[in-house]
Amino acid sequence: HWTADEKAAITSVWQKVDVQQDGHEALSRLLVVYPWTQRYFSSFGNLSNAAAIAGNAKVNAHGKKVLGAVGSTIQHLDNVKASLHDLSVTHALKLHVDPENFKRFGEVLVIVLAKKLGTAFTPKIHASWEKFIAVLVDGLSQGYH
Ligand code: ZNH
Repeated sequence: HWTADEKAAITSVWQKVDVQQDGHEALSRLLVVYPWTQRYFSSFGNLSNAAAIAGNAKVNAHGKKVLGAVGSTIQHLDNVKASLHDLSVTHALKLHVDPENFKRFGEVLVIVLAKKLGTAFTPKIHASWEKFIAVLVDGLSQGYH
């Protein structure tokens, strides 16, 4: 259900992503803007303010891990649901993450990409990314049904 243009928009942006740096920025922003998401990361230590979050090594490592999983999803665009099945079940049954937070993270990720790409993040590319984020969120939410 992707057009060739949509696939190109998604993968060409992804080639510019630095999973370490951009993952850290996206997860840090999520934790600052939606502070209640901090409660899932009680094992990560001090997240009490933006500076603590920015300097937290576990947030840094986890942002990379999450964007790594986004990257593998992009490698399976024709098979997103199956590729995210097990990860979704883990988030539902083991981590008990409210799936609304996947949507929030997706929105924050789009903001990070838009800021990074500037005018290269055209409305058309933006639309393809919104579609991808919706499919990603859907895949991550399947284990909750
Ligand atoms: Zn998540 C984990 C992915 C979102 C929370 N994650 C995780 C992992 C991965 C992921 C890959 C690992 C797993 C294993 O190890 O098995 N995530 C992801 C993605 C996304 C996400 C892709 C989107 C896009 N998460 C999320 C959110 C949240 C979360 C939103 C909240 C808010 N996760 C989480 C947790 C964990 C995880 C808590 C665990 C951590 C630790 O280390 O402990």
